[in-house]
Amino acid sequence: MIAITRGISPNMADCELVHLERQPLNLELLRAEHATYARTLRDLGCAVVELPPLEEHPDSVFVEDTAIVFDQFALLTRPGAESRRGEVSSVARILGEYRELFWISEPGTLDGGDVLVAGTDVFVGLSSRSNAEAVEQLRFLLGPRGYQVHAVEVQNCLHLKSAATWIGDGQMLVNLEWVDPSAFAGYELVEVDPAEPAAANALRLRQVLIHGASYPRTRSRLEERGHQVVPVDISEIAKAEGAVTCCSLILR
Ligand code: CIR
Repeated sequence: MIAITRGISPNMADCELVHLERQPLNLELLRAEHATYARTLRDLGCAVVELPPLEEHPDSVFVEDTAIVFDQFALLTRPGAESRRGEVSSVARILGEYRELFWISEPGTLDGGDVLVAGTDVFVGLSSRSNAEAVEQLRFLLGPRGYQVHAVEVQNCLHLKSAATWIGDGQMLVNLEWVDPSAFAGYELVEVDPAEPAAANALRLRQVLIHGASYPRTRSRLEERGHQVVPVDISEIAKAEGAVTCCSLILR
């Protein structure tokens, strides 16, 4: 497995924010959290390819939003926030070494954080960043390749994967305040603890779940169901509305 990551922009304090109040960001702490995250990926068997920071793009550490990687090809996005569109081309250059590339085009907008892949099911959040035109483009591309594309409304959160992630074994980790359960018919839903609304974002690598260390109650729920959870501290990254899936692109 290869994990593509990107170093922290020195201008990350100017990141986009939709649902959070701006707080001062500590660059040293951000770098330390990011380094621990990369070490966790390595410990779980990934070769980490870290792209250099893009100074002029405060949110560029969140590489997940620029592409969706499938086994045979990758799809470059057209991020919903104008400030983030310039992040895509350098990710395309590296992904092009490993995959055939496709692109979302205007008027489609799509953030990778809105694309939740569970086997051949591809759930796409209709959010402030991702629109119905992008869903149509995804259907056109993915339908003939054996995937089922499902549009999902999300509310009160940035991306679909803020509200739900696939944790394996036919299960979704969900915050039902932010997404309707009917979106995931046929899946077993594991709800976050109500005191931890941001805890629905987990990154499944092999049989293990990487999960924010600030969510011990939800972690217990996962462990009770037999999941092995590796907590990582992303509390500074979370101030920029980031979570564990956002900081890497995994090539399996
Ligand atoms: C943004 O608003 O675009 C960034 N501040 C946070 C992006 C987080 N990405 C993700 O959840 N996939």
